[in-house]
Amino acid sequence: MKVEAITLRELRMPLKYFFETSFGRTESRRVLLVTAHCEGVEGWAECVAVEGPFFSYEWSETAWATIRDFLAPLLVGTNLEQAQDVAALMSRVRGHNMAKAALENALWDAEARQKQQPLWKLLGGTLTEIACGVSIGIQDSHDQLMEKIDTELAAGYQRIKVKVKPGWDLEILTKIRKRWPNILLSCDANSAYRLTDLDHLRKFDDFNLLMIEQPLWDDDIFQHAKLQRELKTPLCLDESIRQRRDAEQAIELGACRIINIKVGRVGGFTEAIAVHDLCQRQGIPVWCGGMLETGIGRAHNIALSTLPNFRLPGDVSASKRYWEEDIVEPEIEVTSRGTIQVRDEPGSRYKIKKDLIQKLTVRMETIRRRTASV
Ligand code: OSB
Ligand code: MG
Repeated sequence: MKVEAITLRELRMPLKYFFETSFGRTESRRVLLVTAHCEGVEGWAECVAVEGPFFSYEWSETAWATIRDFLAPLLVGTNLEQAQDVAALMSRVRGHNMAKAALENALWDAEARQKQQPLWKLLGGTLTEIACGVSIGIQDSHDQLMEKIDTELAAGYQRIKVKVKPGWDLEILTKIRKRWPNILLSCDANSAYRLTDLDHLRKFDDFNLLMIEQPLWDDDIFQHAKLQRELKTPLCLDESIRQRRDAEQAIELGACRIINIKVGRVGGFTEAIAVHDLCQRQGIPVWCGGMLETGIGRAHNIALSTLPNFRLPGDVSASKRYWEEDIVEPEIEVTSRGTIQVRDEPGSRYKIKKDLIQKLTVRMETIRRRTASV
């Protein structure tokens, strides 16, 4: 598989509803798409870096510049046996996992298209129906949140995750549990608490939560291990797990009992599979996280979620929760059982809506092999 060129595109796409976490509110996405051109086959992927360096240090501009100036030039002109081999070529660049993942995943996509195989099978997936949950952001009022939960439960989603932060936590969890005593419920703090909040965090044990996601520092494992020893509720790590080694450390230290895998955060499918396999061996369930993706990133999350240790509902939900019109066809839909079915017949892949993408594109650049200068 020869990598002839890489195209970068930035799209502006307003979200249907704002999405607010402890680190801020997003109303509109800057979507970064990567296309790998490989001998007549195009592979597509989405870079999940967001609009500012708040979830992680990576954001739209660092991803664009890192891909354009460093990562894509390492790849164009190379001849790869398989997409899996690409991580080694990019390892000279430290960090920038989301940028790397976009390139690697575009090549997995190209490889699947070239082999005319569903991507999920190429990844080693076995599940044909995946369980879906929703992540619901901080709202302007408690009533608004209750209404959103009501809507998502009616749609069939199997798990509700609410974003929490100091001042938007115990009171709303109390209200939710009062109205829905038995639903699968979890919360995600996106690093909004400190170990000095221990007495406060202990109160989360009253709500029979499936998990508390990333309560402490975004780069921490050690302090989470201390916290986990003090709580009954399982902790789940998101931000802290950037590679398989982090998962190994977290599991061995007892920093969490569940891991959220985001393929962008760990640098691509190869590392995501490595985290998955390690967790499976260690008896740690995983689930697939989301980053407000369009259908392109979403389709990749779905493919990853077919691996057997994705045993808990992921933040993988329908296109229509985010977009007036998604950039893939058919849009991603969720059954009334709160699942997404993956199909296996040839031609069952989502089609890319190139005309719509063209309309939404605000910048585009193609990186080709540099010709020797004179
Ligand atoms: O922490 O999981 C997170 C979105 C942006 C950044 C971080 C997170 C999220 C979500 C959204 O929770 C999940 C989704 O619906 O895509
Ligand atoms: Mg999270």
